[in-house]
Amino acid sequence: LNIENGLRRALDNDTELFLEFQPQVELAGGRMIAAEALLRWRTPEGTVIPPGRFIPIAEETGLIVPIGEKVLRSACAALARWRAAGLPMPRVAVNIAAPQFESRKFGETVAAALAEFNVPADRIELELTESVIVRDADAALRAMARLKELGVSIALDDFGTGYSSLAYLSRMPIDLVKIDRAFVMRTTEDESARTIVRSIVALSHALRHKVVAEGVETRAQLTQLRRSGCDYVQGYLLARPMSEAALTAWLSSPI
Ligand code: G
Ligand code: G
Ligand code: MN
Ligand code: NA
Repeated sequence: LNIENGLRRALDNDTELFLEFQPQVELAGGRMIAAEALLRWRTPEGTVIPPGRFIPIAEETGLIVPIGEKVLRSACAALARWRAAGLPMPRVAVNIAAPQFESRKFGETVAAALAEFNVPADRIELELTESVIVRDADAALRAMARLKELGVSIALDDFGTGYSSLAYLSRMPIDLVKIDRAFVMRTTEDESARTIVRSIVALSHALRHKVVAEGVETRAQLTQLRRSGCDYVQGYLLARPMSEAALTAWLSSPI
């Protein structure tokens, strides 16, 4: 399979690219505060190709821009369906790759997707990684300010894996910091990982950002994260990424 050609074909139909959704849950009350949209690709032969394999190629070829726009529109469409059904879906978080964020039209693309599906901006959260910021920090800060004007939330994804994190953290108009699962994984075995998590939480809170821990797989990790003062958790322990239908069922009958 040629991934680039396959992606071009997938962009032209409505059957191959689809989203799964993984809940993010408030640690204190167990309330779902958002679901992260995660892209999946099922080829006509029925093979599911994981994003780790095709997102890097989509980024290299520039296809991530139209693919990302499709993801954004699909996320808004799903939100509109949950709202129409009267279901309590607070927010959907959408991953944004650097080439999307750097496109001058990105703010318009987001605004158009919200308008098309009549979704209030505060229902969408954009997950950006540090890689979108390090290339041109001033341009990135301006682009973020424009997104905040629209009213969407901004999350800093994979926090702790990049560099210059601390300098940027204080300057960016972000709402949430997502602690990378590499730290979460080690938090029960490794005192230094616990220290890092506690420090990220303290720093984020001092800057008035909420903190999400991702990749939470065990009760022991959950306990540690609660002790660290983490606000929200996401991971297989709470729920795996699931289809729109499965999340609809989840929302209809909360546990
Ligand atoms: O979904 P996991 O389920 O395997 O995702 C693997 C990686 O792919 C993660 O780093 C995730 O951020 C990224 N990813 C998933 N969906 C999207 C998407 O819609 N856009 C971008 N840019 N990255 C995505
Ligand atoms: O980079 P980003 O945070 O967007 O990636 C999210 C990725 O993490 C997705 O691939 C998602 O399927 C995966 N994921 C979500 N929860 C867990 C978990 O508890 N354990 C592991 N190993 N991966 C997870
Ligand atoms: Mn993410
Ligand atoms: Na992440």
